[in-house]
Amino acid sequence: MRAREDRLRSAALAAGQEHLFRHWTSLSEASRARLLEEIEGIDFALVGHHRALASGEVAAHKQSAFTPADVFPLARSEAHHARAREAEQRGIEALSRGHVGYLLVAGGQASRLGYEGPKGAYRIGPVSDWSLFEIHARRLRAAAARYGCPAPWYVMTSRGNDAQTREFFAEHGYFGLDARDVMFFSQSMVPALDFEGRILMSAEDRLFLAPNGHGGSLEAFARSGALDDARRRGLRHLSYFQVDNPLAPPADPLFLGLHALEGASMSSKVVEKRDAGEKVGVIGRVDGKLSCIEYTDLPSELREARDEHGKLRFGAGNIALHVLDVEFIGELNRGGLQLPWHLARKSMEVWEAGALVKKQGVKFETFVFDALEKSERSVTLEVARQREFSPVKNSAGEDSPATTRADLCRLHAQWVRSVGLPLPEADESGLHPVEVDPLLAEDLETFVARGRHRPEVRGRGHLYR
Ligand code: UD2
Repeated sequence: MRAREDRLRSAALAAGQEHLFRHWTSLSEASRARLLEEIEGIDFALVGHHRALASGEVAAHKQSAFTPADVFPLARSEAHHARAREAEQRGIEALSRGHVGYLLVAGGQASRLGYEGPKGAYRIGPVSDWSLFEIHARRLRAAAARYGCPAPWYVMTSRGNDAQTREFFAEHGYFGLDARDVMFFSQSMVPALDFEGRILMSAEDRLFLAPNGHGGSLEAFARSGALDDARRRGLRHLSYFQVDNPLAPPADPLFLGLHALEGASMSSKVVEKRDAGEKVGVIGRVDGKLSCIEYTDLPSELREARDEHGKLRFGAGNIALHVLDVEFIGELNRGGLQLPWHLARKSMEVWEAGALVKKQGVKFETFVFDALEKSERSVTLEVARQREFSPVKNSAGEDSPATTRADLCRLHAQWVRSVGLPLPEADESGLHPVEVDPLLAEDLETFVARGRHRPEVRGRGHLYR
């Protein structure tokens, strides 16, 4: 223990982090052992890099060179329709040959929602009361049934929610999926720093560690063995989605097909931004490559800029639905994954002078969309917001459970109306409480084609399943 202590003390001293040992003499043996273990896990070179990181440096070049992206639009010409038909066939082929796997990022905390526990366990179904995880799982079961092959699901967690997430899946019988097709892997954690660059603590013997951003999924996918598993299964493409969006359609033949026909390594879906202030990143072009600038880094002149038709010039809002080639992830990890680090200044509860106190500090994250710049070819597909994007981000107001439930009811009420069926009585806000199980149908065409339309009555709502 003594030699290890000396070695780690010298490393901390050399990195300007000697304060980590400040309370050493008052610590119990168990706490000393725990603290040494925590310090052993620190990548001091990376922390040094973070200390030196000047905020804004990364964004500066991008901002000046940013031009709008070419988008495969929702309003399609004849040529687009022809391409879309060809792409759909190609996508169906990839899906039915078992070339597609699914990557869900669910490592972030649900703290903005004011909810304790993994965000995916949050119950969002307006009539069914299903959790976010369950709705995603039902979509994957639907894909497996439709294309006649398994839907391997890689679920990224983080240190704070890994055990709870695994338990939640086990308790719910993997929502009817084969447990052998659900693989969990955990992203890495990085120390948060104070404004002087010192590593923060969360207890006398614990560092303040935060998940390294969803960009961490690309590194953790390779490190955890998930990449090898995907190769063993013969997967070529991964459909990437976020836990907070229950409308995300994981198995979209058009998107997969356009990506494959283009020979792309990473592709993205976008929606037209609701307004200049919407909190989504924007996909554009930098130095000939596709790229994404996060809303916090988009200067107001770009944010507000309009084209000759009065539309936002940078209106291609990133909804965090991507296709990534399995071998692209392999290549990105050759020689160590290099994605730029982004800083977030946040208020956090840290351990200082023997007590927990609120303090401003800096967290460091990488973003998955920064990998777009490393993709030689890429497709940007515009989709309809009401069908594919309604994230749960805040406890109230925009992008909250209330707006997501309302979006689900509105969409499904349209389907029910279009087959001429009666809707349940509207609630106080004018919404008809209707929900369609993704296992029954994920789009209007399938819903109509099913022809079996007897809802299960649940309270005041109707659930079609
Ligand atoms: C993200 C995008 C934004 C837009 C929006 C669409 C960033 C920085 N911004 O906004 O441009 O596309 O989504 O909904 O991504 N996650 C992890 N590990 C982490 C951090 C996040 O798994 O370390 C997951 C998290 O569980 C969630 C997703 O990534 O599913 C998005 O994270 P967020 O809610 O922090 O991102 P947000 O809302 O700022």
